[in-house]
Amino acid sequence: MTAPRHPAHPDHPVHSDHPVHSDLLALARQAATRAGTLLRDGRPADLAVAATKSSPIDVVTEMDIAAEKLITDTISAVRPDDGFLGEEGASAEGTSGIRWVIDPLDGTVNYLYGLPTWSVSIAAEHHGETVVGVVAIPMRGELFHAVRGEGAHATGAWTGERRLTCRPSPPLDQALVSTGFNYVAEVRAHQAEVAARLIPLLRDIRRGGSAAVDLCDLAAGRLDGYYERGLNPWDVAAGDLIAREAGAHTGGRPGEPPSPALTVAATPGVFQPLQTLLDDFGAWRD
Ligand code: 2AM
Ligand code: CA
Repeated sequence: MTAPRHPAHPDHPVHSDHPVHSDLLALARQAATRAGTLLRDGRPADLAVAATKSSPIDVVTEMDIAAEKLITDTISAVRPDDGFLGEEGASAEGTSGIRWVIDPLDGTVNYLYGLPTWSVSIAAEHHGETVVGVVAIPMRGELFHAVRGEGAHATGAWTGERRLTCRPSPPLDQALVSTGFNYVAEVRAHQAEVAARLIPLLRDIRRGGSAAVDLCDLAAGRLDGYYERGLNPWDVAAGDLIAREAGAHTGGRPGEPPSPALTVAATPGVFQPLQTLLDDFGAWRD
């Protein structure tokens, strides 16, 4: 018999510093589902499509903030000693060794316009290492989740629960690669130059609008790769674990982990050539 990962024994009780990952996963799924329902059902019908998110002022909707509060309240009610890092300002050190990294609404512009590609992203870090990731995509009826070392799964309205594996790697010139562009026009212009150099070397590119959804689509075998500059920890924390647990490789500039400078994720055979091209083309700078 294999020893359980976190044995519960009277002499060695499960301490809050070593929480059972399945408990964290269940809590993350509950919080993401609640927030997703709030965002889906509470989206005002007259949400101004003209209110695009533009630098320097982000359009921070009340829904965004309400969703983050719902998530942190749901988690705190069960685990009051955990820390938080959230896009809408949640920030707490915590004392348990667990920190939740939260993007309550990833794909804000899609949400404003009524496009379906937006998500709720929640990751749990244990002493800085992501151990659980959940991404809910309410308008697709999909919930993606992963536990470190235990694989990635998706639950779909039509498909039921299935284990995820990324696609077999094609040659780079057959790779479908998603990316994103910055809210700042000058930054976007440079990103467009990088993309223009890349497009003839790939099958094609996609621009979905939610980093978390892109990483889940890579995990699900719907993309061969994804890259973007300018992401924050909450955009990628959950999706990065989901992609890696589905067999994808993730990183930043060569030899570096994903960072705001550059996030690259791809099937194993696509990753290195894509990362090298992106580094050569200056995808890591503005
Ligand atoms: P958001 O919708 O929560 O803002 C779009 O390309 C992806 O990048 C989205 O996941 C978006 O998250 C994220 N993103 C975060 N900060 C960004 C920025 N300054 N410019 C562009 N995209 C950003
Ligand atoms: Ca985001």
